[in-house]
Parts: sequence; structure tokens; C-alpha cells
Amino acid sequence: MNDDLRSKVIPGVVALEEGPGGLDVLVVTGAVADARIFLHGAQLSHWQPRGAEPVIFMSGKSVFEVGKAIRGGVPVCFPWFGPREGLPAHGFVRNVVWELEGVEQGSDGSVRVALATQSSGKTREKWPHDFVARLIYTVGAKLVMEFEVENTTGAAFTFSEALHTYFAVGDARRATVEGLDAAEYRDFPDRTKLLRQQGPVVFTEETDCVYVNTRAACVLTDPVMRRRIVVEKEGSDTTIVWNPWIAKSAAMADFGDDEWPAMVCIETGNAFENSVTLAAGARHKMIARISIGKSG
Ligand code: TA6
Repeated sequence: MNDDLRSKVIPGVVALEEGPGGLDVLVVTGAVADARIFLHGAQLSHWQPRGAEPVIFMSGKSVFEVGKAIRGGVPVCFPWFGPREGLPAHGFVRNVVWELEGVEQGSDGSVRVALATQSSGKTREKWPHDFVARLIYTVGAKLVMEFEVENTTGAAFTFSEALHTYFAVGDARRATVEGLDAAEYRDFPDRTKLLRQQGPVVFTEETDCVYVNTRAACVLTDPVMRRRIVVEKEGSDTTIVWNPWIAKSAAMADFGDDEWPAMVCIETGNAFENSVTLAAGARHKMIARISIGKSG
């Protein structure tokens, strides 16, 4: 660990450790919650409020290699959401090591962790714009994720984004997601088709829905773990709900064939018609606030 990083840890609260695949991991042991955050992709892989079960799902088959996405946790999708011909799906910032900008303790026992990444000659080959991306996690009784993009070029650019959060559930087949009733969504694989959600989202098959023009909070109810996970957001007009189900799970090498019942993704983003056009020198911030409660 270099001295610069060493100066950014808090003994007994935030440690920098060598994680799987030799990737640097920030281990947060806060007064009110624990978390783990890879510098690779600035990807949180664990959040556990004191006295609760872990809230975030990680695949047991994930690879841990710079240049490859970690499967689970909160992948950061930028500067595009979804596939792009000849380019990495969900953009490239989840595949690079971010800078640790700093850590600090809050008066409420929370721990804030600030990370950043920016454009380079290599990124410009994939996306011809200059930017700084910053991600601040507040690890507390709630998990707050603030993702900010700054346009450091001399002209406007348009991007799409998502905090692609994998939630741990007892059984996706019994889970429901409320908050999207009547919202329009782009289905999969035909994303040109706009449908309208009726009632809660339930999981009876592969589910890959991009809900557009919605700023609603979502509530994931998990009767097996007897908990509710609430996802509130700001600066986000798109919510994506995903469960790969059986066939897609079997097709993903970095995801266990039998892992799909244990997770539901509720992703906070701006994509498709909600993509963001950012003026030169401007900044855009998207915030997701995750909290848990008892249910049933
Ligand atoms: O958020 C849903 C989705 O876009 C799905 O289509 C699926 O591809 C998922 O993301 C995971 O993408 P990844 O590139 O991480 O395998």
C-alpha cells in the first residue's frame, strides 16, 4: 500500500486490504455498519448495517481481475448503460481501478468514502469526451451512493448511467418490487417496445425491465428474509429491475447456475430517453439511498 493511500485509512475503521485476485479492497468497520469497497470499479461488494443480514449480493463465481467486471455488489455503469457494439457493456469505468480521494467519519457513526476516476487517452479511444467521475459512499444505517459526473471538455456530451445494485434476497420467486405501478418500461430483448407496469413487479421468468421517466422510490419486499429494502433516489429518472432467471444464469460464466433466486437488481440510473446531456464544465449528480426495515 503506498503512503498516499495509507494516509487515507482510519485505523480500526477503514483498512485497505488485498482482496480476491490481489485487488485492493477498502474494509469499513463502522460504528453502525460494515462495508467492503473495491478500488477496482469503485465497486461496493458488501454492506451490512449492525444487527442486520448482509444487504448486497455477490456471486460466488465472480472473477476479480482488472479489466473485468466484478459480478455483484454495485457495478457503476458509465458512460453508457447496456451493450455497445465492439465496446464493453455498461461502459468502462467499472473495469478500471479508481483513485481513493479520502475517507472520513461522520458524527452519526457513518463512514464516507470518496473515489474518483477520469478520462484518459485510453478512455477517449472508447468515448471521445473528457470527464471526471466521482462516487461518494456514506456507509451507515443507510447506504447512500452519490455518483457525480463532471464534463471537463469544451462541449456538451450525452451519457447514460446506472448504479447497478444487486440485492440479496431469500428467494426472488417470492419477492416483490413496489413503486413502479403504471410506469412505462422498455422490455428485453426488444428495448424499442414500451409497456406499462401493472401492480408490483414479481419474478416468474427472466426479468429485465428499464422503467423510464420514474423518480419513485422502490420497495423490495422479501418474505423469506422478512425484510423490506427501500431504494430512494435523486437525479435519476430510470429504474432498472433485473433477475437473470435460469437460462441466462447458466449462460453467465461468472454467475452460479443456482444463484438467481438469491438476488434481485434494482438499479438507479438515467438511460434511453432519460440519458443526460451535460453542458461543458457542468456537473450532474445521481443519488441512491438504501435502507432496510422489517417485513411480515
Ligand atoms: O441491468 C440489466 C442488464 O442490462 C441486463 O441486460 C444484463 O446484461 C445485466 O445488466 C448484467 O450486465 P453485465 O454486463 O454486468 O453482465
